[in-house]
Amino acid sequence: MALVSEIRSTTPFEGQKPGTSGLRKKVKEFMEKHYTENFVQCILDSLGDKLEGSTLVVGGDGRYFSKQAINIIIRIAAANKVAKLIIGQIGILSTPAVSSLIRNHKVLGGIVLTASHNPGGIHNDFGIKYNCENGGPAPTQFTDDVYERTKTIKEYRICPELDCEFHEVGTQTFQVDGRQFVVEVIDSTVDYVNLMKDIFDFGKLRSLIQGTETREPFNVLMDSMNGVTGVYVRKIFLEELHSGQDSCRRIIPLDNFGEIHPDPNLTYAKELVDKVKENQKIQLGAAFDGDGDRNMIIGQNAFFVTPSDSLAVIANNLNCIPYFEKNGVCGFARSMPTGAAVDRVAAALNKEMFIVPTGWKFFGNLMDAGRLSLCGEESFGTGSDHIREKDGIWAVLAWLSIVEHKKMSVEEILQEHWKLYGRNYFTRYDYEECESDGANKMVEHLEKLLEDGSLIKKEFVVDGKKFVVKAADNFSYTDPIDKSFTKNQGIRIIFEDDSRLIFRLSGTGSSGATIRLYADSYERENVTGDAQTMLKPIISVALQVSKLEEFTGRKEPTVIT
Ligand code: VG1
Ligand code: CO
Repeated sequence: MALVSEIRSTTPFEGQKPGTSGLRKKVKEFMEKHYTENFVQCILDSLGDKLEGSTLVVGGDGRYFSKQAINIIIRIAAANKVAKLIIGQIGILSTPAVSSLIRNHKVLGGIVLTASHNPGGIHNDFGIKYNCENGGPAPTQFTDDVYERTKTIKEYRICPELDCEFHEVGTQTFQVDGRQFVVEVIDSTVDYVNLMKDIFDFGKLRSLIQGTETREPFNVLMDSMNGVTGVYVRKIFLEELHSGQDSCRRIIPLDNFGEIHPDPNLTYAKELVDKVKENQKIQLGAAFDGDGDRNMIIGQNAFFVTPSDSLAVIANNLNCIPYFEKNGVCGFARSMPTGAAVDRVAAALNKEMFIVPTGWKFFGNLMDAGRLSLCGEESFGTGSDHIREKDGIWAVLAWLSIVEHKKMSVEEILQEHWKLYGRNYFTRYDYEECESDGANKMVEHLEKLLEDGSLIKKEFVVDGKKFVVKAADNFSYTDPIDKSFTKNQGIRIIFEDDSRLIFRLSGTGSSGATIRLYADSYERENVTGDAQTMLKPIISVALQVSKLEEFTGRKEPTVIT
């Protein structure tokens, strides 16, 4: 059937500004007439001349409103002269899978439908993010351009009669305005699983998990938190590594994540923590977020590995992973608030070390330029240059490769690491959904302290521990590759012993303001302490300096990691 597209009038919506990783709003907002259409049209307009005849990947974590959004994208893409869409079956693709598909199929980019770790369902969040040709989240210049367009949009193009199923794998061809428009629905897992098989030695991982004549089986527990990783965990752990039904939980993606917060940390993944504590046979537990780019690793008895330490340990053991043996290792990177443990590994191995603002988009250029192999964020993100997103399952396979190679437990690996390098104690306090007004006032107050210079040399004494401020700034970054400049990325207070405090406002929430407070403090010898106890004094300094309680009325954080 020959289909025709039409032009529809619309008016701008306020606040369609992409944050740290795409546009995230309540589902109800996305459901408003023209809301999603406007944003999608603006993304396509920002692609300019490259759009006509292009191919885009589309998929996401399957949260509520995904299917409606995909239908809108199909109709708008067809009307805007896109030649082909590659869509994950039932709309399902993890964020790392989208990244690998864009790269593998060498297409223009992809549209990812997710609000990541934010809760889903009709009363919660939805999100749309654009990823570029390299498979990574669009840089700020691009998302700023999209935002500018959303402020003035007057019309969008759509092919309203185009009905396209995406439940079954297969290719469908349509005639739209006299042109061919193709939708290829693909298996959500094949490309990604093949990529993992290229990177890791699945034979070795299988014998680790199943055991050998000389080695007991290694027991794992994967918790997909009802998010998208379930379909990948099923393929990789159940079908490839034969880890057994008991080794996986919550692996059916639900559009409301079973009403949990699909965020792999000690608070929201408490069920996993409890299960691992209950069953002392489990030697490694892992949880993932809604869209599969985050990971939390715990060892036996729920021994917690901070993401900052996880990054450092992987950096120090890349020889256990065939991909790096084959491709070699260039630099390492972390986001600024991430604990500095990996810096020490970089120094010891004589690798370049980069410190970038929060958000995975800042790693892409360095990887494309061949200067960065491995990077991570304290927010449970770890990944390498195999794709341009963080990758939860990759991180677990990396850990299993290390465990297999070193024949040590997760905890032993950490103890050994700290003995060698010392330990960066790290914690993050999140104050979720504060009143924006109070949060902004707190930031203004801190900025004033930076401006008048009164912090420098200032002394704080808490429980006999003395802190003297060495430096304080609002972090800014010039990309070493394209020289783009990004400012106001978090207020840093650095003390004379190099311990650090950081304050920043989240850019992924959908309502109110979330304040993040990060603390990092290094000990060369005293490495076996409890992080929360060790960091109590510096946190107390943070609360004094920022007057956080006074500005927000919050006595306690919502989440402590
Ligand atoms: C948070 C994390 C950041 C991460 C981002 C996207 O951003 O702090 O490190 O890159 O989420 O992760 P913010 O601005 O809320 O601090 V994901 O898994 O939510 O796409
Ligand atoms: Co995510």
